[in-house]
Amino acid sequence: EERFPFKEVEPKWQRRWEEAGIYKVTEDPARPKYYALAMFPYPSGKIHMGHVRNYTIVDAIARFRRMRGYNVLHPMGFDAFGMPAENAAIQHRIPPDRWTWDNIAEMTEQLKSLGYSYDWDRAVYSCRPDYYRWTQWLFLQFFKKGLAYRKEAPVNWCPSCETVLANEQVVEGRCWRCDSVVTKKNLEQWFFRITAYADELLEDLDKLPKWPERVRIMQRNWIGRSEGCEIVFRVEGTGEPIPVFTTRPDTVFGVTYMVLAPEHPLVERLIEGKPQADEVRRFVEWVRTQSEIARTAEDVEKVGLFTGAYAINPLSGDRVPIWIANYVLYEYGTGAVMGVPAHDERDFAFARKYGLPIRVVIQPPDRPLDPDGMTEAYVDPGTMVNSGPFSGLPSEEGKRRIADYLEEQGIGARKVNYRLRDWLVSRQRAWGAPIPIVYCDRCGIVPVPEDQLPVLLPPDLVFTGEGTSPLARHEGFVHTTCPACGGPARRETDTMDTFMCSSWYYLRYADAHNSERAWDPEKVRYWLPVDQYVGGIEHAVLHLLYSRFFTKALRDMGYLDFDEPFTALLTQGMVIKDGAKMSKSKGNVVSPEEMIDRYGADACRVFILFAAPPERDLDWSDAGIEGASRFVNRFYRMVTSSVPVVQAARHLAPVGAGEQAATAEAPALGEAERALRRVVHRTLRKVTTDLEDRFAFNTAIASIMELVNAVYDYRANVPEDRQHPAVLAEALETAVRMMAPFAPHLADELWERLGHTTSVHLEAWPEVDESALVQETVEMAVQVNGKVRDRIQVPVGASADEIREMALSLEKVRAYTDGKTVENVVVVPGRLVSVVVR
Ligand code: ANZ
Ligand code: ZN
Repeated sequence: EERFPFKEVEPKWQRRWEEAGIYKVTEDPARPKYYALAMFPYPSGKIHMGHVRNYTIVDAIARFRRMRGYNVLHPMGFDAFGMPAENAAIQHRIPPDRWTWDNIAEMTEQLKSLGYSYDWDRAVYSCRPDYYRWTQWLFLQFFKKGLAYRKEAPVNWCPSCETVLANEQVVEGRCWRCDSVVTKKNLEQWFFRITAYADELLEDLDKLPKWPERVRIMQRNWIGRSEGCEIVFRVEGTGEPIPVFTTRPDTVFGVTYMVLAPEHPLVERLIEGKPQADEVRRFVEWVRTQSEIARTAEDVEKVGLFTGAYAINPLSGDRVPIWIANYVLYEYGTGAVMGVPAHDERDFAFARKYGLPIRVVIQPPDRPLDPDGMTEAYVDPGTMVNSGPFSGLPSEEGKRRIADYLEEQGIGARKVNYRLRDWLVSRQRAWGAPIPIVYCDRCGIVPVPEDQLPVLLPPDLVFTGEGTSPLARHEGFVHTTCPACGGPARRETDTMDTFMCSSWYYLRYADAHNSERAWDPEKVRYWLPVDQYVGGIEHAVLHLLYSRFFTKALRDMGYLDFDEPFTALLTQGMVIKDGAKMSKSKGNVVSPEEMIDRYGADACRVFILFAAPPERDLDWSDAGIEGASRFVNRFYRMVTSSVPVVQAARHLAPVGAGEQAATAEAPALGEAERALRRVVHRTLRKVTTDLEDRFAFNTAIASIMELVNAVYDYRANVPEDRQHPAVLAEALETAVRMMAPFAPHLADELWERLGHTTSVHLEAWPEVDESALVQETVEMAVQVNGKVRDRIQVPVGASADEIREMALSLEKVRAYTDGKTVENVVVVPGRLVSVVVR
């Protein structure tokens, strides 16, 4: 049996597409635009199946939209700064740029072998000076607006990578890259003020109905808006204020102790001269080494110590002990908490452990609570008790009344808190975009003037893996002159978080070669926002939140005129093998290269799209890829074997107008032809809606498979000299065009065999011929006891039983049969139904 010769055919078409430049695009106001985007990869070495799935999905979308008449922007690039390049430099003595560019070359080669329809002219490489120059320029714009600032802060520190990590890069207390235990360290750092946009980032999630609900929830939780009050307690004796943040001001009369975060600056003053001072200090040191996650996880033991000091409750006047504990975070709220064990889970556990009193101030509606018998905190609303003048109020109302009272008395105020922190962008690494700042003894912090950008990475960095970053040790880089006063100055030696590079790359694709500015606003206005973004769920928070923040900030600076960068988002599932995520350690990795070599790119693409809906995990199986490969071969033979018959159609109708020709001749078509046309157009309608609204590639391909069966049936059942060339041509050409988004090489090869001289990828998507879908009917008379009472439309080919049922259920017939016995029904096909009643 003839097989699809993918080894020759696939590279042939890749070459032709490239030579003809068929995927290059420019702005065209006359056509609707469509921006299809996959998250650009880190150039780690080779592409893996996760990449293949991601890019195959986007390519199918892009190709479909192109055929639907859209001007499609479908770009690719590389997120090329980052630590692995530096680690390679340290371990193998390869300069990071060499390592990176070698990987980019290899991955580009692989991407091309998969036949993706990228406009490669627009490729962006974030490590190239013509790109990072603009990343630096953006830093300066944020700096000018007060959205970039420097402060000392305790930061997550990976002792092994010797770098600061963002919160997001700490996974269960460990470094996301090297898995070392993360510690804390104080450093002067650059921050981006993402918190200034917390409310808008939260509210605008509602403007993103085409994002997965799951991602919106994750962002909502990450921003973590919470409404409550700040209440000021005071230290007994000194009167020093300790503001606390609480979401439950209605429980303030139930406070039986206070807790400060161990890092709280007040701690040192509270313990001074007290017997427990040393023990407290040791405890503080121990807690400091723990990550936030390790401290707040539910199942982590709550540990604390009494400071020896007391505070006064400003509402009840109660005197309560001040503790420090691991479960209170310094970076959240005010770093201090009022302990209400009766109504808060964590406080309850803590109080039980340390024998602190439990005081009930909210009564549930059904049963009175007994503090001694409680086995867990009562956290729901109820009626306030033991709460002075507020007793008897429903707790929700009590919250408002207490907030009012705090504000009247000046002992507190309503307050909104966010979990979201400002974004730490400084990295002590050398393979990143240098932060364009100079420090001068006379002038202080001086931004590098825009016309002096880019601040280039020196080519001769030395990577040893020890001590500070190679940039900080490069004398030629560090020493410079102050742009303001011309005196000696030092450069900032930190580079930017690579999430900075990826927060704006989707803008650069719109105008990738601009050397005058980051982008031409007209071009960005034409292409943006991205219509469909596709990537992994691992980016649900970081990358997507930062990009949204960039867009909003740049809009406020007047550089953009839209609010959200990505209109629709699809998060594709993982590729798994034998039920587990592919990983080297499990030894279940399937290499794309090997699969392309064995089955061809098109078979791989078809398998990936067919095996599961895009959001679900995809189980890679040998049987599955074999099946996809068989289908590709069967499709290939379907067309090649029919070419001689179809050639005759060229005399009947103009090339490429198969369906019009067939429609024109429709009255003359036989039943077999009409049936085939019905399948063709039913399939077309199904595939079109599957791709248009739902990205249901799997069901789309399944219906193309049925069409292929129908074509084979037609060819087998109708003698070759009676096969209708135009109808067959229509079926084949429609099938080939529908396959184009999935198996682009196969489609173009077959399109050419069918006699076309231009690429199928420049063809229009076929239109459904509604008339082909209509089931043909015949009219039949219905008699009751010899008299015609009604007429019915019966589908051609309906069975005698079906016709009988239809006739008997007619209202006009029932009028004569109700209450009587139907003795006989005779069906004369194509003419009449005769009912006999008694
Ligand atoms: C008293 C109280 C009583 C609380 C009660 C809850 C229930 P969210 O919703 O996450 O904002 N809290 C405040 N600052 C904290 C910190 N730095 N570290 C750990 N916990 C902190 O949670 C707000 C609640 O978390 C606050 O309300 C406070 O405990 C605690 F029946 O105050 B609550
Ligand atoms: Zn100066």
